[in-house]
Amino acid sequence: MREQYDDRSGRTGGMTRRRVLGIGGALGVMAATGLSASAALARRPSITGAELRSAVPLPPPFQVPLPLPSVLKPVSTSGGVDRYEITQREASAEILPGVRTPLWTYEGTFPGPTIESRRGRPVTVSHRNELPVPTAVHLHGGRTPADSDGYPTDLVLPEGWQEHSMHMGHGSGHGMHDPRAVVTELTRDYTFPLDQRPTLLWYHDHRMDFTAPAIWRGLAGLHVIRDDAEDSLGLPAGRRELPLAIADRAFAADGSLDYPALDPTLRERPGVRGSYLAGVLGDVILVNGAPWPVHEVDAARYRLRILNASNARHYELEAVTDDGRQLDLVQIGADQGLLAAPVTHRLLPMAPAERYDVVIDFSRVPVGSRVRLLNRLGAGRTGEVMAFRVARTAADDSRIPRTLSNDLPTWRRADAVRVRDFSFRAGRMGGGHGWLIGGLPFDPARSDVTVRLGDVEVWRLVADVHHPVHLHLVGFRVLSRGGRPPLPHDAGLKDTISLRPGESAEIITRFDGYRGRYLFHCHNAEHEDMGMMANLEIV
Ligand SMILES: [Cu+2]
Repeated sequence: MREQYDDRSGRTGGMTRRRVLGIGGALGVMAATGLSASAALARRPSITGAELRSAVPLPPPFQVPLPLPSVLKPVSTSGGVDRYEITQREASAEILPGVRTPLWTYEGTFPGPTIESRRGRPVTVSHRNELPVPTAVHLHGGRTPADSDGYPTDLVLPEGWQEHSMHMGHGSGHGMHDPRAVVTELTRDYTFPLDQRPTLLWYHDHRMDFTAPAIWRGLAGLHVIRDDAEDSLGLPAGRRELPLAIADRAFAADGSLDYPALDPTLRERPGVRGSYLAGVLGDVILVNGAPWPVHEVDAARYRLRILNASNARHYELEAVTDDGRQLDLVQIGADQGLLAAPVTHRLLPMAPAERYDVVIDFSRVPVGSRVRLLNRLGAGRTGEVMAFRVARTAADDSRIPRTLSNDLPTWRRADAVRVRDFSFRAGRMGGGHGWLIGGLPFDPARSDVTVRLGDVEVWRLVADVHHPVHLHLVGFRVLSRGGRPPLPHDAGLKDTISLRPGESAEIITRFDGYRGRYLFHCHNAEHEDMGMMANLEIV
């Protein structure tokens, strides 16, 4: 395995290798001197992270069939609550043909099983931790009471885990203590009321200091919420609705997932090797856990529910036919459900944790030919994602209504009782490099932001490098980006906003739902583990 920055070889134009390398240099300078972010800002790196190179032969693209994660069956449905059981355990899978890869899984698969739910019908998921380390499960995008939100210190300990050996701080091991942590042994019931707009959520590990490597090893799965209103729209459905969880990984010579963890057991010492402080990228693009897969489709409309489940990699997706035509990506939904009206894209940027609900029409694609989903931000193999092979003509009675929803919040600036400013920047943490919000690394015991239940607030966010900023509990709308109107892909209700290098944005939200301790953080998973989280207390 070699450590190497992504060589973008001019694919997006004007980007030189030297500029990409600049991020490492800028971080080094900032770490050494405490220099303000302006030096790094001037460089505007196009990639935040460093790429691992796999040490096993990689398969050709578009050969492996696209897997669809299995849908989990409830163990009981009594009292209007669906109850599920998930065992977190080690397993191995053949991700690359002919190669066995050990994983940490939900129920033995990567991604884990999908939970299908209905709006307003509560779901309880009982998680049992048979992994060698503590875990915490967060339902990303869920409007969830705080005690089921998977706060990073609300750990589920594996059997026999010694409390005293537990590391509870960043990097230097200064023994951060969280007096409010609610720790359970072996199992924990997470209850989700799901009283929220229908959308694609995902659940993943959120353990203090070790979220990034745990997700990398396989602790992620999908959760869909539906309702009658959405079902009645006539959107493509059934086998013409495909969840696509995109994630990059790299493979070591023994077939295991490569990851530059300082402590490969993920038991005590958090963090990654120095050249990966900005984020870990892999050279293999997986969709639903398969490398560059292919899926056979009818010449008809399909609904693609796309999740960027990568730790740090950003994508700019385009759908290209064999004869070089770009197909429209008609966006119908964002992180938090349906848009008011469809938005048509040719290029769809996706930061980690973002979801886009997109309809693509294969009806004019010749039978027997392919449509490739490409990543314009990638180079070489990471420039390809998956392919659809149009297998047959078929009837299609699906439609994309001009009005998709009329329940989007319409918060206005004048509704806000407060404006807050947050910077997302590199800095010093515990004697080493960290990623800071408002100049501070995460401390679970510190109070950062206290908001009143029901208040509308405007938050102004500014970033040095790429930071996908995620708020727990609430969805928000993007008010502005860089002082200008939001971009087309900012439409709808979001729970993660992609800040690009040097960029600022304003978001507006109403903090409603539940009182308690929540989080907001960067969803570059390595940044998150290196301090870039803050407490959000709703009172
Ligand atoms: Cu970040």
